[in-house]
Amino acid sequence: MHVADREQHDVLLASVVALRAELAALRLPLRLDAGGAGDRATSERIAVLDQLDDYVVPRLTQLEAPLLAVVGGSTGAGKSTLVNSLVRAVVSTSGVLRPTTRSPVLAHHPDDERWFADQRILPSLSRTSGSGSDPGGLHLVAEPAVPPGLALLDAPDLDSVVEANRDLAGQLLAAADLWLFVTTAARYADAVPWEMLRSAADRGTALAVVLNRLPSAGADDITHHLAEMLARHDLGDSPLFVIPEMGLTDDGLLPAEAAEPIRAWLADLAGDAASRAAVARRTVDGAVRSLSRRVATIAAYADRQRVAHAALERALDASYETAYTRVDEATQDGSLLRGEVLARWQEFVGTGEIFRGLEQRLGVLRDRVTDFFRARPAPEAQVTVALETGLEAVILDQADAAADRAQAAWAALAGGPDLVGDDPAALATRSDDLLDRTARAVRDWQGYVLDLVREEGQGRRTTARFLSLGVNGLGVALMVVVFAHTGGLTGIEVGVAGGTGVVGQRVLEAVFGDQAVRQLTDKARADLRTRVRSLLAHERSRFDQRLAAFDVDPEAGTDLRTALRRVEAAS
Ligand SMILES: Nc1nc2c(ncn2[C@@H]2O[C@H](COP(=O)(O)OP(=O)(O)O)[C@@H](O)[C@H]2O)c(=O)[nH]1
Ligand SMILES: [Mg+2]
Repeated sequence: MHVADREQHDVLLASVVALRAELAALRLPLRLDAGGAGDRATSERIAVLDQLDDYVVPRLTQLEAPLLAVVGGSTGAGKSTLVNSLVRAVVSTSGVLRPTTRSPVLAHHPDDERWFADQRILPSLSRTSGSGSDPGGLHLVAEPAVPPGLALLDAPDLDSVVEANRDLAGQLLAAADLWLFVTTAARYADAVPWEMLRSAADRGTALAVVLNRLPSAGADDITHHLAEMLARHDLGDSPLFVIPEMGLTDDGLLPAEAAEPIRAWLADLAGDAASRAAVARRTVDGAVRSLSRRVATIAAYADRQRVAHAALERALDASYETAYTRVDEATQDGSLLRGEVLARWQEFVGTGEIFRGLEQRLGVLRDRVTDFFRARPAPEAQVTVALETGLEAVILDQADAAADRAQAAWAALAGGPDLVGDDPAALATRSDDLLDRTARAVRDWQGYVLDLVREEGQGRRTTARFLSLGVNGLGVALMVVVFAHTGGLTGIEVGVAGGTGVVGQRVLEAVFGDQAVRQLTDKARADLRTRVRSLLAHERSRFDQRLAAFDVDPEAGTDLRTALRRVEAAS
């Protein structure tokens, strides 16, 4: 090879290796349309990887390695018999019982053993030799009758009833420098082999066709028809060998002279390095050319993965953001101050006396507080409990609603059903520990509010007003004020809730001053928001984990196309 050729060759090899790495790293976890484009892209990714590993990379790495001629075709066409006949020894089992070729046989010249004994090509198949044979392995046989520089591989039936055999046949053919396609008068029009031949033509694989067991009756018509079919499939240049129907030797081989034209043709192709390189180069170039379309299909599907993943994430965001917003609204629009809370609060502060002079109010309050402390559980404690229950209920409801929305959205989105899994009902409700965690969070928040009041009261403890209500009473007032705020409005114009809040507001302002009350309210609300956020974040983490398990690299499609362009530029 010339220096410039060598350099170009190295660039091509490096770019193919880089493309292979992108493909290997690619994850296509979301099933976007089972049975359709998704399955095609997924299997194409594996097929391309196999072809790069089994053929393109090893061939580019060692252009001088012997040619691998893979003998493929339909069941009972005489593939194994042909391989044995070319080698002049029974190296591969032939017969009418199926499946015969379990562990494919690779026959090579003894001098060429080193090329096949290691995992250079077909690295996924373990090697066996001698009498051992490992299903799923590759059985190596050294035979002096095999032309040096060429190996013959007897592939399983392309139309095998065993799926693993069909897959293996496809994989072996993708690893071939050269196909020897064996068919018969009865089978040559079968659909399956022609699909394989079409993909061989697409990939520019060098090909020879063997029409085996041709009966003398109608021989010309059949040969003519087959030649026509080959031409129609852009395979008109491929040599066509015809073997008439004849008896086999006692060993089950074709008579030597019947196999001779094929043997001679193979020996000629493999005979000198330049001819070998020309065959290999043609097949490599074809394989590299075929990457464009195949990798583009895979990259397009990777793009769709990204889009689908983003849609799943957006649906999840929206579900929980709505929950957060609704909890937030409920803590501001006064709706928490109805029912039990309102009753307890009114019990605490009295009713219908809001517009009395504050000093007088406070006097009344002090008396009531004192009474309550003496007689029964502190009234502010009852308000606290009522608030706690109300707030918990809102959070739990919204957590249920968010889970239900997220589950339903996922079930309806592309790729979503796998994320939902087989217990949609469990996913569609709040998690088991939410009740405990919410109760704790609400109590912690109430503790925080009391701390706020306590801190604010430092230095004011001596004031009669502070003392009259105490930290607990003022804390409850602050909680009520937090829940009563409606768009910054406080007062009778916002109705019962506002009216309820107004008492608290007045009380707090009388003790701390209005500026301090604003700050306390803001702090208390901010803290509550943080706690609600964190509760809901923990709630959605179940969904996040599922989403993470189906994570896709958003750059994958672009990276694949970039790697592909480098290969195209180098070839
Ligand atoms: N008479 C005759 N029998 C053949 C010929 N080629 C294959 N057979 C028989 O056909 C059967 C299937 O052949 P085999 O080589 O196992 O086919 P494979 O499935 O393509 O490997 C075996 O029983 C062979 O002995 C041939 O050219 N002439
Ligand atoms: Mg066979």
